[in-house]
Amino acid sequence: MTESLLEINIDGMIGPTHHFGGLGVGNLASLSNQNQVSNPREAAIEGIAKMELLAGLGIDQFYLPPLERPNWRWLESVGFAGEHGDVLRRCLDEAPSLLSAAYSSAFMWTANAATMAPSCDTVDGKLHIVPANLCSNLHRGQEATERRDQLRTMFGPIPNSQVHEPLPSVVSLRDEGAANHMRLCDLSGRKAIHVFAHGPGESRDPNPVRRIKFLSRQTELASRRIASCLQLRKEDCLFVEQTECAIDAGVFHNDVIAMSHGNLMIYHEYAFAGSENTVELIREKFFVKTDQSLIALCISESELTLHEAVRTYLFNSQLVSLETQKQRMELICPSQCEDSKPVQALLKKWINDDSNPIEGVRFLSLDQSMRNGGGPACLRLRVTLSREQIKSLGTRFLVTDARIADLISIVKREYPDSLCLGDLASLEFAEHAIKTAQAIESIS
Ligand code: SUG
Repeated sequence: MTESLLEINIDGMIGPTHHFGGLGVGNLASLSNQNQVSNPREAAIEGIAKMELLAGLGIDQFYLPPLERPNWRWLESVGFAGEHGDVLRRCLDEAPSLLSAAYSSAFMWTANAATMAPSCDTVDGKLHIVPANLCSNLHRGQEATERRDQLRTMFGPIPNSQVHEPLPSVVSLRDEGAANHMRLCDLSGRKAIHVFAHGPGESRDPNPVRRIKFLSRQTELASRRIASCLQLRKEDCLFVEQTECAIDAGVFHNDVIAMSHGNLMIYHEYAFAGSENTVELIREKFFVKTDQSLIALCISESELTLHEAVRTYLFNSQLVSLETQKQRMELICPSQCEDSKPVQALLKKWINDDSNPIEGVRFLSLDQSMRNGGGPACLRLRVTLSREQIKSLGTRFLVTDARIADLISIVKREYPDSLCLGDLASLEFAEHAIKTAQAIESIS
């Protein structure tokens, strides 16, 4: 019998410079919290608690250490060179958004780190990972090569794996990684189709005339090139368009309006252009590939408005299989879902309905991340691996009790409990933040 595959979680450790820069394109929470005082310590403790919960549920939970911020090299590349104290002061004065970007902790949302395809899905039998270029956002493009290096270190020990270069950072190839990708698979995890979601219009016309409120963050061209780098078979892929009304309502990634795990997909009626026809194509492809039926639950606007979906981040909940029986699932929801009547009604309906695998719901407070538009699913990158491949990863990035204790101790000792834009001009804070990131990097 062939071994089943498992989904590991890689969460991004929240950095000591977490703040509200207001920089997320089309991200209503980020835009509306701009310049509020953040609490990096609380943010990191919430992120660690999430990893601890998932590890406790029997998920193979890994983490990536924070990237070093401020990013001096990036500041230099945008014309702020010289003595560091002077650089910070000038940058705050002349271009505060660049200062905020140089200090960004947005690497914490690892769902945007990369798109991956497990060995069993690819033509050459290799595990492929393509880091995202994230070039839609001022503050996130810098993550692409840093992330590539981190992922190469992490996945290097897996034989027959390849971490590619990100796609070129140009507007026509803008890409946001797994947040716009769903791998739907049968119960063994081995037979899968890949659904890539992209912004409206650009397949037909590279210069679409659309009176946009917000720029979409993924192009069809980018998604198609990623599928090709991943060595996926054309017949296993589907490229679906996001709706303009959803993007304009604050759905800046597909994972704000649809979620999936294994053979289950839950989506809002405004998630995909051509709604039911598009989902019919997904169902058909899934059936042809797996000989099983996809469980696809459509949530109508009358059950949950787009506005409430974006406010509560229900679709950014994390669907996880329970340790012993993969077909039984739990949903990890942001606590904002708890006080929403329409969301509560949906959760109750799903749990009571035996035709879907959801058996339980948990609520998690991720307030600091949520205020920047990042829910439970944003904070993790899923990678499907065999037991053997998981073993090859070793323990360097594994979340264990000892590591959690080390992380909490550094966070409590070194992370500030309040941070605002003006604080970022302090050289003392900058140097301390870099030392703190290095201390986390060197936890062994
Ligand atoms: O890219 N927020 C992130 C949130 C990413 C959420 N990820 C997923 N949906 N998978 C973003 O917009 C805000 C940072 C700031 O404003 O300081 C930010 O980058």
